[in-house]
Amino acid sequence: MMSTTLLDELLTEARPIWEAMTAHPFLRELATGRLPRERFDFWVQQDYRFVQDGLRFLALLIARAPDEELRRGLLDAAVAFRNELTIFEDYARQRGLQLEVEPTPVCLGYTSFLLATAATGSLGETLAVLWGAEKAYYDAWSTVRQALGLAEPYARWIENWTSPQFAAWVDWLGAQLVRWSSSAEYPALRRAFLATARYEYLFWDMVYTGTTWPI
Ligand code: MP5
Repeated sequence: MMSTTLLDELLTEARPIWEAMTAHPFLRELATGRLPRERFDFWVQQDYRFVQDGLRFLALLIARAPDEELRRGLLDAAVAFRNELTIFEDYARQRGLQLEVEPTPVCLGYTSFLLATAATGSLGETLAVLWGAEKAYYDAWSTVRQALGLAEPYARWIENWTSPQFAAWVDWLGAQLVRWSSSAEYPALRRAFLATARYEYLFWDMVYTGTTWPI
């Protein structure tokens, strides 16, 4: 049985921001059918940019993965990310929504942080960031699913991030983080994970408030 101590420690330390994130008004209003559709559309536009850069992040991580097990698992995830882009594109087509938008400061900050970690951080830090981002979406969308089930117009998104396959991928990623990090690295992992949790909160807040460049 794998040791989950590291994962528990990371989640425990990040609990205040994690709870604020999963209880964010954007998610609460989404889960109760009160979220204005323009707010959701803004999230679609910004998260599309996020997933596009997520693919570049994964490619960097695959290139430096030390063994076949890690490379193959990440490669499967890259295919899933690519298919996810289709959900955004189908939705945007139906709504006549432009997807070629400029990333907001928070979106750009978060994706720059991801890419910088994959390029210059340790393998453990990079896995901590990826596990954090995926676990955050699993937990956030699970709160929506508890309230709404698979309700339209959000069913494909809810299903995407709460399916048993997605849960298994998040668990697998956590196991890889444990496997590829040493206790000497834990302070750095905690910093990387906490920054990820903070960016996750900020991302919901940014799409909820529509915060973009001042000029
Ligand atoms: C994810 C996401 C999950 N789509 N957006 C943010 C802001 N955080 C995490 O990543 P993926 O690649 O969609 O599973």
